[in-house]
Amino acid sequence: MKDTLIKPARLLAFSLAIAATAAFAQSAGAKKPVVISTWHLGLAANEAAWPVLKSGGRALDAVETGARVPEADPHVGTVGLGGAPDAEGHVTLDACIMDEHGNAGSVAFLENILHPVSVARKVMEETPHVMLVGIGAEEFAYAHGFEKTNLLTPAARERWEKWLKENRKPAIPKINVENHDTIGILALDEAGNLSGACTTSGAGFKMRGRVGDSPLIGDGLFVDNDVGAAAATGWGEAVIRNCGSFLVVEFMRQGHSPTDACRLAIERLIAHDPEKRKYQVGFIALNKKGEFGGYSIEPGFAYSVCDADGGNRMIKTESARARNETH
Ligand code: SD4
Repeated sequence: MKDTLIKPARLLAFSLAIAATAAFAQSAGAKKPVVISTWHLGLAANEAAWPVLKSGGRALDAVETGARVPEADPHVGTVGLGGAPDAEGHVTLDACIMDEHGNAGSVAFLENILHPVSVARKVMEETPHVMLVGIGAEEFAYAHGFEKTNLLTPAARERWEKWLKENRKPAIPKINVENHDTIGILALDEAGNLSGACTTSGAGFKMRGRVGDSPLIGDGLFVDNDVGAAAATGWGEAVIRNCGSFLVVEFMRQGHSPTDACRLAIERLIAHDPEKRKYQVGFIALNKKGEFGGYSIEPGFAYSVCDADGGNRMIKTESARARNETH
């Protein structure tokens, strides 16, 4: 794997503990279970997901458990509670989930609900549909016991008010600044099954009603239990135009490694960009063998991975910009 390893000191003890437990539980070179998540916040998500996997639990439960961590963390600026509002000051959430059978559930433009990923799972498991949006999704959530929650924290309100004063229009987020926190999380469990989830408040100060790639099956997330799983982060419009996560999985189906599949999808995005604007997109991927990887347009993307061999750590990806493959 060409990606660079970063191991934050604060997680060292946890990593060693995992590695030690894993060495006991797994035979050498075993590649499952494994969980991989976007960005630095994936570390905390992985930490929550790992015990589910380690105890023989289902990848689906692991990814939901992991995704709920940043959703509930008010300090994470673009997921769930504390997420950036839209241009009119409303926090609107997008999330989806997909299991090993190809079942999928999704919510978009959802307000006032702390755990959209869990609502997405309910849509998947308790309706004949894949996607609910807006007030319909919110009412569905209340009907299934979710409580009304004010998601606009004072800090997020302050950021929005500052943005309003500067009189900005909805725009492509600054690279690796305002779009740092969408979480895509993929897991392979001991039984060899894959699942994934993705959850976000989307691009900060977006137009009201705007939905990004994150809740769209095949864009922000795709799982094919025969092949692998992929998730996206960054400027959703670019991902949507290219069916990004589906594309990554299709490249893995053709025999490419997860890292190469992500790179090929990023190269496709760049080649097909009608406006040649500058934005960040990163993909992560995990295949059926437990191999994983990531790649981004711009430098600065990283993902978090937790497995038996290496514990929980962050890995910095290569980028097209660094390889001079951008426009
Ligand atoms: C979106 N893809 O709404 C999301 C934003 C994101 O890291 O991923 N930020 O376009």
